[in-house]
Amino acid sequence: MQVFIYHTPELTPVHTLPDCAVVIDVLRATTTIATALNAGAEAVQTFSDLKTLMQVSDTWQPEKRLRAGERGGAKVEGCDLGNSPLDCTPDLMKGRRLFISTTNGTRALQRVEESPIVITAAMINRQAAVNYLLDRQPDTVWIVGSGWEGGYSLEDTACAGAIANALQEQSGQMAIGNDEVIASIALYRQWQNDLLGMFHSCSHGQRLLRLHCQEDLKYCANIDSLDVLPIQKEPSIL
Ligand code: 3SL
Repeated sequence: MQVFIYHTPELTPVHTLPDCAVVIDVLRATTTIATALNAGAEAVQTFSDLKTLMQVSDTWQPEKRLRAGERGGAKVEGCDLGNSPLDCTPDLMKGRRLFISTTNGTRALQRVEESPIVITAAMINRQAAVNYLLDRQPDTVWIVGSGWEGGYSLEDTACAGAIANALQEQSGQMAIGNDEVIASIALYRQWQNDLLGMFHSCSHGQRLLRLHCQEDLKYCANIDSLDVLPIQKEPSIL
């Protein structure tokens, strides 16, 4: 298994695809997706733009759907939810489809959605992603961070490093595809005992703190707390 890490969708190669793409948006889209599925959502359908989300979800029975929209960290008017994983309770999610559009995470997913296998990962389901990769042994794996509006995000790269670090330690056979893998592992090792501290230091964590999302940060830092793996069933649907 050869692993490549790309910090943002924009840095991801365009004329080729891997056997398996792992999309990461720790704060908070892929944490929310994992939480919604773990809470019993029938599926999560992702959109890069809100207009399409509204059009597609309009064709769904209102009692069987939830619309989640986030821009700049805040809930989009007209949606049922923003992008807080803490809103994804079993009561709300059970049997419903979550239609979601976020600033960066759903865009990153779209970038690699044609890959034969697409999974999403965050700190909370890191080990579930690692177990899947160790079991399936895809030849090439791209771990793609969502970043923030084209820029690098510390927490996504650290999560990519957390996955690569575990693959290296638990398989011994991971081939390093690019220098980003070495850098991401070093970054994860620097912060592994203080993920919450990292979220408090990084720019998007600070943005979320200004929006009073302290509890979200704590939840997102809870590494390996969920044994759930979102796997794309068809483009944009997990
Ligand atoms: O950028 C994204 O996709 C979101 O996850 C950002 S936020 O954490 O909901 O603010």
